[in-house]
Amino acid sequence: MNTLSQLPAWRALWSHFTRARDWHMRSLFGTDPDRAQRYWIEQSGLTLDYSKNRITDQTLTLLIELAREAGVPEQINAMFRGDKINTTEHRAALHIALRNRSNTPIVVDGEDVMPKVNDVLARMSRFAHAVRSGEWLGYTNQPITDIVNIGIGGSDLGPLMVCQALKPFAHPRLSMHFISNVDSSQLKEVLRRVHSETTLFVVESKTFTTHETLTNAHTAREWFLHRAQDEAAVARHFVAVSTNQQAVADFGIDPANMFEFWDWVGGRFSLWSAIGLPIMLSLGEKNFLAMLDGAHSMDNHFRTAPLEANMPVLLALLGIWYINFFGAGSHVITPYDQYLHRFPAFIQQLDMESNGKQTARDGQPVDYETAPIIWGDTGINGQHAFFQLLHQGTHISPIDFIASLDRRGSLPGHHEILLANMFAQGEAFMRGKGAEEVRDELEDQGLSAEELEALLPFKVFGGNRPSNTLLLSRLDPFCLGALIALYEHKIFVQGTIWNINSFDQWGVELGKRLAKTIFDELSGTTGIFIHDASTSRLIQLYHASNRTASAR
Ligand code: G6Q
Repeated sequence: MNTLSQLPAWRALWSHFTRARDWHMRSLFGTDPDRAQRYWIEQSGLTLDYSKNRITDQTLTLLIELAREAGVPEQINAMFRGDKINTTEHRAALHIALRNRSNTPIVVDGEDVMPKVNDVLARMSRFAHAVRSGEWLGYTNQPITDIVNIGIGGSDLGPLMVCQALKPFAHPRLSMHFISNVDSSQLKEVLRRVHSETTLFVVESKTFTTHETLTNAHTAREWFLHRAQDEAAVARHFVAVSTNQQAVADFGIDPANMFEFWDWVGGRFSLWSAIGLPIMLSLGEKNFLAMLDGAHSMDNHFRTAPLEANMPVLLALLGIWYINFFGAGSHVITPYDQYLHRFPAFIQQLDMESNGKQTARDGQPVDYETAPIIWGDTGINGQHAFFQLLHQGTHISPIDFIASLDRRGSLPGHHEILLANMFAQGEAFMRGKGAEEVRDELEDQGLSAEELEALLPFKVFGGNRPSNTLLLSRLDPFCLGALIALYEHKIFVQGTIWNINSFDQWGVELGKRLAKTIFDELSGTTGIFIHDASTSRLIQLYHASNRTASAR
């Protein structure tokens, strides 16, 4: 197999880059005002303006050729066909089956997965309906008022992000709580606010072996039993979502209260599966299905659109252009919408866990950069914090601006301020502010010639900082579903070009085992084994502090 750096398009891009690195977007817009029309794509309720990038038609042609040579069309087909593209775990990556609203068969190991996908969806809907309607009663026959989701990583971030993003669609009686951290303060704070008679715990874990989740779930169960004083009541207040029926039963949750999913659903891609149960509980079946519809619409576009008019492919290629050629080590996600405040964290996991790898599919080390560091926060807050570095720092960090066009639901005047800021930032990042503009401005302010020359270099902005603008026609379940699927596919395309497996996560697995020995040492069930001098000293300090604290 050709390695990426030997592909003809890769080499052609390097030679193109020797010219492109000196272009300024201000001149590109000056000579080609139509680019705003051409570098613009609308799909599944989303509009992407990618004209504020350091590209020309030729750059795009070469990038598309790279995608072709790297086998992107074949890999897209392989994913939708259900091939085991997660080669290190010998699994398919079939989150697309979970939202396959057309219901066309998708076969894994000789079996069409759609009937079981539909069965679980129907069970989720029945259960969500019972809880939402008040038919499902707690042990003192009261309806549920609080849902506590216990899970971490992929079993937390997706449901949490969506429940926050779509709060205006939420059931008014149900308060949602998410516990992921094993630091007991998170659980303590929630348990202080909820009542055992009216709380439903949803324990979410693909493996049902994750230490943090099981510890939180056990503590919640003890808290509950202490109040209910009846083991039989657990069935009305604890449900599980997992692929591991035995472990769920061992924990003490009746498998009748378990919602299943499968090993071909990766944790970070699992919000479409039963892991989305808290989403369905909060938003209801109709909205959950609308979210699946939005994602399915993006899936169809991704599968069928030509590469040059394919939104996820274009976003992926722009990322490749900056990461591999300009050396951009990070990428900013900045929603101008408070409801999307957890979106950067969600995309951070999706991208960094999928493509934060250095071994190619053939087991050889890669000789090029892969996933960037993904970071960000709501844009309007970012403007008053980290945007300084984006404007004048030494790093190039491409930015995705995200907002909803629809101002319904916003208080008068607020939405315009929000979007005015977002558009203005995109413009400033692109144009910058040259010495002449600054000079005029300072002269108008009446600065002396000496003062002006001293201040001028600090107030110059180079601009030429790339950004994409993504507008949702409305922040609703359909558009959010499409937006998430867009990023999932963007990440998959980049992984394909980098020739890495985007669907395993050995670094996360390592973390799950590392703490085990030290946990036993800290809890005193074993002696201290040989560690490096620093780690041993830290363990001893912990013991010494706790001896002192308990002697007080
Ligand atoms: C996701 C990762 C990881 C995982 C958590 C929780 O793709 O594998 O974030 O979701 O480690 O794992 P469990 O769901 O098995 O508890």
